[in-house]
Amino acid sequence: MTSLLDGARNLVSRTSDVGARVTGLETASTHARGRLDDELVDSAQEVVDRASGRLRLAADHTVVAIAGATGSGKSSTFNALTGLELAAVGVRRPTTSWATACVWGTEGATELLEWLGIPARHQVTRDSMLDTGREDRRLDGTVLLDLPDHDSTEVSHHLEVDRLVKLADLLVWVLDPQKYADAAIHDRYLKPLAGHADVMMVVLNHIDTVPEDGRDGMLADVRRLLDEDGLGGVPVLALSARHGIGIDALKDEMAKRAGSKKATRTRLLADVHAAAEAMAAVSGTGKPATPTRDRAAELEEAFADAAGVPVVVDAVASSTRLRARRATGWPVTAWVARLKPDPLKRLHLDLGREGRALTKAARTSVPEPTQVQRARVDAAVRAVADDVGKGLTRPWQDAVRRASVSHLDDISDRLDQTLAGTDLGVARLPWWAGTVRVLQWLLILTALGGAAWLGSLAVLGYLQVRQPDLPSVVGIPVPTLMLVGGVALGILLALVCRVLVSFTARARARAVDKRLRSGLRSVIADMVTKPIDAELEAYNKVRHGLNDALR
Ligand SMILES: Nc1nc2c(ncn2[C@@H]2O[C@H](COP(=O)(O)OP(=O)(O)OP(=O)(O)O)[C@@H](O)[C@H]2O)c(=O)[nH]1
Ligand SMILES: [Mg+2]
Repeated sequence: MTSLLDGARNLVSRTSDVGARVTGLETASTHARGRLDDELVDSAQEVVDRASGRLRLAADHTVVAIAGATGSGKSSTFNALTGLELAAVGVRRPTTSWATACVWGTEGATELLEWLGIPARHQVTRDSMLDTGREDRRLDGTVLLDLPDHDSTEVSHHLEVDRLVKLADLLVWVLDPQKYADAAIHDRYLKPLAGHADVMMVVLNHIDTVPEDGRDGMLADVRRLLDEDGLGGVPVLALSARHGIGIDALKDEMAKRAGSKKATRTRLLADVHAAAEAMAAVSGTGKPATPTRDRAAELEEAFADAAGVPVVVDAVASSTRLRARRATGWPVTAWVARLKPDPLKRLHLDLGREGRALTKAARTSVPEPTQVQRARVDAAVRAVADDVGKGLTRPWQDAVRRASVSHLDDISDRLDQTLAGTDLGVARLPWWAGTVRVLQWLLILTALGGAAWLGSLAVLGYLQVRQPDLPSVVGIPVPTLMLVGGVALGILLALVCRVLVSFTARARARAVDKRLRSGLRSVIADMVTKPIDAELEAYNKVRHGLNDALR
């Protein structure tokens, strides 16, 4: 129970900083997936997986790997450190093909060795083999690995070395006087590990074969090469594994780095840092911008044009004019207006409430966007995306651009649904139309009454019947006044209404334009703004994740 609690506490204290950084890197790589280079994201994810795996294991052991070129003396160094003849030392061949592990102190190492992928037959425990007491405790808690050579012709050797170099907490690079300057080790291993100086040591083995007065010069040369690799902080020790020279100093140096049990953490931090920095270099830290007002306006204009908003607005104006004229025109000539087709009906718009309900899913007959209109939308969308991505690095600019046009294929349907779903409000006649219509018919009846009166007077005159005195107003007989006045007032009223009608038509067109555009804005939000925002959110997550990883 106590050890369980201790383990948990241990994990918490280790995860409090390493864990937060690993989580940061994980967040970054999750949101960078598909947006930044796959290889980069893969290697970051690999670091996350490796670090999480290592953090889950007990922190009591430090894995130290001995790596180097073929014949440099890795196995000899391993044997000298363990004080045992465990690893086969080859005069020429056979060489080490599989890693061998020696564990100082077994508790909790089983899982670790399993995680390292070292089979039981290649493991040995220092305690069980040496019953003579443990006078030298400097390497307690060490899991020492003898690796195959990295410059072998055997591919399996490279793979094993590459795998374990990534998993080890500490690395001891064994160089020899002949090959210490070989590009193979510097370019392939040392330079890429430039951020890992804290978890590396370099030994110059076979030092017994170098004349004494040449040793310092050679060590200085190794030092210079390491500085060029970016590994200024790495200690360089002279060693002769065969004659035991420098083994004690090496143990001291290892104990110094492994003893505090911080090596695991340091190694993981270095890995996370390197991966996060590589990603940050590509991802950048620029701020996304908001598109300018002009860009947004042009985008709306392009969408409106593609949706046929001007066509519909014109149709609403003429339809309102037509319908109101039919209702308020002079009844004698208004029937002419009835013969004209209603432009809205032709577009299958404003079919009334039920008609709309029936055809909601079906298309209107507003023409589909032309090639030119589509191209204009495309250009406007790209301009907005370019505006937004101006301050970002290339991969994010590309991601924003891709997202911005990703939904444009179904633009035509969405625009049409917006048209069909917008209430154009032309079914209602202006409130005064009814009154005018009644008035018009009263005037017609008055005129007809006057005409009938005059007609009857004519008949009486023809029949030589004495006619009664006609009432008159300001000297004009009433029937004449009725006929002429009825016709004249009717025409005048129709003319006044014409002016009112075109005013109403213009007002309605404006209202419809406004309503359609607000519908379009939600289409733009769905098809352009939201996809772009999703990319920007991913960008921010990556940025914050990397900040956490690099803090
Ligand atoms: N003179 C001298 N010979 C050494 C020293 N260290 C190792 N050797 C010899 O160098 C040869 C190769 O040593 P190993 O320890 O097998 O080298 P290795 O790096 O394990 O070789 P591989 O497993 O083949 O990669 C052996 O004959 C060793 O005896 C040393 O410090 N001085
Ligand atoms: Mg060997």
